[in-house]
Amino acid sequence: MKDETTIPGRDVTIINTGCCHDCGGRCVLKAHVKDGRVIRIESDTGAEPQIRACMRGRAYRQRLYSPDRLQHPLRRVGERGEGRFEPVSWDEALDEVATRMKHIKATYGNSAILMVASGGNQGMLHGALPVGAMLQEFGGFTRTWGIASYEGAMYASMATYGTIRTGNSREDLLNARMLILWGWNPAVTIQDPGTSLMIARAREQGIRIVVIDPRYSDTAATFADQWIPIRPGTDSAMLIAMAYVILAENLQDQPFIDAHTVGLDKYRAYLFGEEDGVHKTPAWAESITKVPAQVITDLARQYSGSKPAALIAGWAPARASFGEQYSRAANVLTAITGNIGINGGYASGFMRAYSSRETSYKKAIRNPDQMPPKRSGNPVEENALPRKFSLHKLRGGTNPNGARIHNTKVYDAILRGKAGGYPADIKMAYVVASNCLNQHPNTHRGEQALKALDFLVVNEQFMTPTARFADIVLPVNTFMERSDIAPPWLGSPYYIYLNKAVDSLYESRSDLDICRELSPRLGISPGMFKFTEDEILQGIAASRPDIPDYQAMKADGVLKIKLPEPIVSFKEQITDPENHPFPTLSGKIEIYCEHLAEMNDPRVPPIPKYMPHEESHDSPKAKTFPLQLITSHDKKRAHSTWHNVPWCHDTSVHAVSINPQDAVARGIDHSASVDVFNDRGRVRIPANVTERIMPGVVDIKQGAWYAPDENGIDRGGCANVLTKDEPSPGGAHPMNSALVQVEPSPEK
Ligand SMILES: Nc1nc2c(c(=O)[nH]1)N[C@H]1C(S)=C(S)[C@@H](COP(=O)(O)OP(=O)(O)OC[C@H]3O[C@@H](n4cnc5c(=O)[nH]c(N)nc54)[C@H](O)[C@@H]3O)O[C@H]1N2
Ligand SMILES: Nc1nc2c(c(=O)[nH]1)N[C@H]1C(S)=C(S)[C@@H](COP(=O)(O)OP(=O)(O)OC[C@H]3O[C@@H](n4cnc5c(=O)[nH]c(N)nc54)[C@H](O)[C@@H]3O)O[C@H]1N2
Ligand code: SF4
Ligand SMILES: [Mo]
Repeated sequence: MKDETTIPGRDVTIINTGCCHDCGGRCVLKAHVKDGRVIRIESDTGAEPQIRACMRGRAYRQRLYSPDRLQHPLRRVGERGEGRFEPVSWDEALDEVATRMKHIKATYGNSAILMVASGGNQGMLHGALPVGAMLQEFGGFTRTWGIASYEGAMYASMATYGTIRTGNSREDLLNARMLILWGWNPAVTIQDPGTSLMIARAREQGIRIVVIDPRYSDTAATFADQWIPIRPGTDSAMLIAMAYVILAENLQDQPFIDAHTVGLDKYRAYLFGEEDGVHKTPAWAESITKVPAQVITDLARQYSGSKPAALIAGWAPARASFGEQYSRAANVLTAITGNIGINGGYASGFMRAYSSRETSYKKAIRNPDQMPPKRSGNPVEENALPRKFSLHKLRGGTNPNGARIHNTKVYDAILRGKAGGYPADIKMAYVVASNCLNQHPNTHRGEQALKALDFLVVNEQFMTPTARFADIVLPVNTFMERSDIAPPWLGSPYYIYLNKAVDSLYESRSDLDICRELSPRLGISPGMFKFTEDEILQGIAASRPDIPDYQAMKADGVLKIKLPEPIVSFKEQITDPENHPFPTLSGKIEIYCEHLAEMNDPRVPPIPKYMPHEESHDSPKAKTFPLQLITSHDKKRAHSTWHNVPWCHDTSVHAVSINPQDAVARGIDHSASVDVFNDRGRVRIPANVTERIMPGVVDIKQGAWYAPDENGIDRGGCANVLTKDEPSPGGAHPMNSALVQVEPSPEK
């Protein structure tokens, strides 16, 4: 096979494979295999654009061959969460899972079975997919909605443009005269391989780059001409004030607004105080954001005067209470400056550029009853009510039907069930490709909930904080030990084919093979499990019109799709609006969103607004917990994955970043042990005293493994011990909206 290149005389075979955890990338890996072991990992050495791996992908041998890999199925012997297990045979483990599942189904019905699935593996086959297919065949299950990554950005994209395909190709950044990177740190978060390279080239070309972030991020440090620190959760106020300046000084692109948008008059009324008597001036925004009024005014003038300019609004400021408002305000600002549908501009929004899945924009439908029902095929959801006027009735969003539980409320739902207003009384959870205890907000509530379950199965590669709570842990292989196809993370035009490099280690199996073995025990028809892995992958490839030759992609390990020109989202809507309306109700960009107006809920206003919440910097709670916690993504991990890989783990100390002003006021020295706490929990980790974070804000990088001591103090530094489990009204997760206090710990 062409995918196996043998190096003569060295008995080494190079397998074309890839890396596909949930990390902002999806990269080419070449595994050098000798005697059935991976002895070296290279990345893309082929044609441009190369899809090169980061440190984590290159360190994968330490994850693959980690002494901590789960080797055998395990059954709990101690108390829930105590972490004591005994190894059992696959037959024993699977028999027990099947028996317990059948009992729960017979006693409580299928809705008592919750699937907690996440993106631990980003291949199109392995991970959550087979488990979902199996549970569906078993009569259905309760599932969750609300994506931690981008639910706020997606909501705003749907409201403004009626679609989530809003990005331009990365190479189009070079056509811009100015880049505004708002709460966006691709130097760390990748955001498709090659993005940092393109920003570096933009800098070389002299394109002005502004970064807006409470932290002097690696992106700010590496690329920015100007760094603007901003108080977390207040970005919408700054964006709104920029719109104020632009309209007050008549700097808007009026022909664009007239031709392509609706509702500026309503926004104007809010900006100029007709609605609430408050003029949304830069001085108004300064008091909220801590950004000097002159800086806001200057940026507004520069942005409107530097057309084409790309304002890229990252997802993190929207991973917050009322985070949707920030995304909406950014989208609207790109519209009133006419930076949409043109080379060098950028329709700020969800950011997907290329996708073979949505080749055409579909028109919005006013009446949900006219929509073809979104068939999930899950019997538990058969009679679930759609949400009237929900944005998700437009196409492209996740579907929060009445049978689903928002991801942040899973623990509350387990603990309170139907009596608490949830659609089901949950008795068991099947967790796959997720480290939910660590990654969902409010870890202590998570512990209570996992303890309350009758039965918990976890398919995992490692004994994660979540797996420790399982009754049965099933050991899963890694992407080096099976084959898969992976689409790009965001929207670059390529696919990775991950050829299996080595046999499964120990007794580990793929999620697919686990379900294949479990299905007959559950007495269900084989469904997809009657096909081999390769047959299923061929089927997946056949469903994608842009994969012309499965065998060639498999042999090469990658399919790079050549496009005639860079993608510019909404180019046709702008050049030929008659024939290409936006897929919104009005057919235009909605500064004022009709769907939102129909919801008639002040918490989801039809125009973007700044709204404080119960953990805002000026809320009553801030008197007790005066620091704002943000929880950014770490270079050395993808969430909690790679946490236990020494080559990555040892590259930096996990700590809470705090400004010297706040540290001195609390008697905290650099590297000293501190307690970060609030009414939800307490974390004890070292302090990183640094001017790279603004005063009043602290950062604990999300993903470190929860490790409570006997007093319940987390020594691992899991950010979610401190975060709240209340979603924003538009579905955004609230992980960047937590108030905390920091004090020296009693330990030295
Ligand atoms: N190395 C690495 N890369 C990853 C991941 C990872 O875990 N590790 N995870 C991947 C996944 S699944 C996702 S969804 C993405 C997430 O990508 P993002 O959501 O963009 O990543 P974050 O690090 O949370 O935030 C980006 C920047 O926003 C800043 N920020 C936080 N709050 C605010 C705010 O209120 N206002 C402003 N202006 N800025 C703010 C942070 O300081 C940070 O520098 O990353 C992907 N890439
Ligand atoms: N405080 C805070 N919390 C956050 C965030 C934040 O910014 N702040 N970000 C959120 C975001 S954007 C995301 S996407 C989530 C991510 O949350 P998760 O998806 O839960 O996080 P991961 O660490 O990626 O965990 C995935 C698990 O899948 C396992 N895994 C990998 N491959 C496979 C496989 O093939 N099969 C099986 N069965 N398991 C596999 C890994 O070992 C890992 O334990 O976290 C969210 N949590
Ligand atoms: S972790 Fe992500 S960015 Fe790094 S090599 Fe793997 S796929 Fe690429
Ligand atoms: Mo994410």
